[in-house]
Amino acid sequence: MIKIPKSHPRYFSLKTREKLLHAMKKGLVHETGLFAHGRGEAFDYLFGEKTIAIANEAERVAAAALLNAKNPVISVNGNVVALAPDECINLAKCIPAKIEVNLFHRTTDRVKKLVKELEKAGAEEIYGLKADARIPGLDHDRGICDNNGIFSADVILVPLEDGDRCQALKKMGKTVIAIDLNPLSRTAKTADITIVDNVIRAIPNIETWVEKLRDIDKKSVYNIVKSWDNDKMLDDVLLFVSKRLNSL
Ligand code: PTJ
Repeated sequence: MIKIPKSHPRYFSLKTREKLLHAMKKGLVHETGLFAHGRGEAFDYLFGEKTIAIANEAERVAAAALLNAKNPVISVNGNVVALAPDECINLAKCIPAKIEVNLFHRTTDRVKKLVKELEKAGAEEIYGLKADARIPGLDHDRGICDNNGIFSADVILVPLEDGDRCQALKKMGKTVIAIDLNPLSRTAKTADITIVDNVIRAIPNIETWVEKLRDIDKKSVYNIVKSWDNDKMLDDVLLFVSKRLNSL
């Protein structure tokens, strides 16, 4: 690895790339995870690499939905474990929620490595290895899941998703919260609550909101979720991007 000087204007971005590359070499991230990250980076540029107010609001609504849930699960893949392992564990502990490793390019070896990585970072129980259930209507391996994890969850947080599974989970009657920097993706359009933000910023901010909403009465928390209009939020994000581009 090359040494990146802290004074470099793209220090954080370059360090993040190095982190992913290192995780790929360890067999945690799939090769195509690097392409996915590049796409995310391009979208993040449009937002000034910051959490915009609309995303902050979506993170508040996501926190409310997770607090409201009976059996919430955070679904993680290679990229998410490489980019935000501690953040996922802390969020899961504070809700509390389960964590399940669910992969598009699934191999048992990679699931085991990711489970081990999260355990090393302090997670107590990680789902995903039992693989004793299947999401109906999904022919690829992302349909493989745990009966006590994703399969029986009522609310699922899916950072870095592909649209197919999001649709299939919704067909099962689950509430889906997606984190996706691309506001035009099928995932973004299908989820109940879409957070158009980088997982690196979004996950800890959801935790901050969980702590803020924890002591509010149940009805008010429920109403935060009930009054959310995801389509309007996506329109607002596109408007934000076009205004920002016009102003540059
Ligand atoms: O680990 P696996 O096997 O499950 O593989 C996962 C990948 C990422 C390879 C797989 O899910 C995939 O190909 O994803 P896509 O279809 O490329 O979708 C990734 C989406 O996430 C794109 O819309 C990106 O803009 C977005 N994205 C990428 N990085 C980030 C992100 N969104 C939020 N935060 C990011 N850091």
